Amino acid sequence: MFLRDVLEGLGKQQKTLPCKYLYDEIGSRLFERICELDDYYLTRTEAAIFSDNMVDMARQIGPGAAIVEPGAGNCEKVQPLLEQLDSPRGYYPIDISPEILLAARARIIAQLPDLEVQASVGDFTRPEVWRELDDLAAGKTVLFFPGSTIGNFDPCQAGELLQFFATRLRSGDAILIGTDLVKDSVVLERAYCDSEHVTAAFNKNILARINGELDADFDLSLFAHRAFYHPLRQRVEMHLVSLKEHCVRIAGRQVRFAEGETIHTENSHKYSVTGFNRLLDEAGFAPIRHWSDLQQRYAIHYAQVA
Ligand code: AVI
Repeated sequence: MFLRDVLEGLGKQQKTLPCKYLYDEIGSRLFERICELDDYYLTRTEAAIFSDNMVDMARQIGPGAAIVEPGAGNCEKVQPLLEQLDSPRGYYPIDISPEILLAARARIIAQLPDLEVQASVGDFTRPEVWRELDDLAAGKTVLFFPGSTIGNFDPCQAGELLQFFATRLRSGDAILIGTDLVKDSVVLERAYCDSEHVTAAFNKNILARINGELDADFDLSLFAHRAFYHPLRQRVEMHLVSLKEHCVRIAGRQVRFAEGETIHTENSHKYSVTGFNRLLDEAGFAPIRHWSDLQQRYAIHYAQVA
């Protein structure tokens, strides 16, 4: 629950807010703008890797596969893959937002009328959402998980999520998953502290959301966006820094901020190819291959359930 999570996070020594709350309607729109920024190389690099290697990827997946996409959103990234695959058995997007998912389903059906498309509304980390997909049994299933979404889980939770995915699949099924690679901290920090300040607005919007939904009085001008690369933890951390000592009221309670104190709002973990292969392996997926860009900024991994 939003209020409980907010009070719990802001009651910790290092104040935190769960990053899933960054994505209300305004946050989701700001994130779409981030994806188009010159500084945010992830989205366009991933798109280029897909388009340069789509034939190869479809060949690797083989004929008659069912594609399941957890957290599918508007289902835009999967379409070129569905078009390239040899006789795909069906497409099964899962997303928490029914409006976006059902609109996307209608679009895909219009463009690929011979494909079976069955949308499931719900949180893809919950086993009950996957029950509807149990009768996919006959033939190969491939999970499509692009966007470096896995990077927003800490490595331990990421391993658990991959393991959860692996237990939903059968031997020979596979995952096609995008990860941002470890790289120069200047490039990374520019991506999360962009010159157009869209990421700053995205980060601060979580406070506006708390004000709007939880009867709080955050003054957004008293917080600054900060994002930095932590080389030991191999992650970009996003924080909101309190610019002076002050108190905020949230649903009748007072939360005190010291000058310079931060709220940690997001981690975005970066992996080496070897590091991510290890995570896949420990979760029950045998890494088969990966595709990357020339600058080695981003990788799309293909791994099979052993
Ligand atoms: C959604 N996710 C993969 C983004 C990332 O790069 O970690 C979220 C984001 N946060 C700030 N900019 C983008």
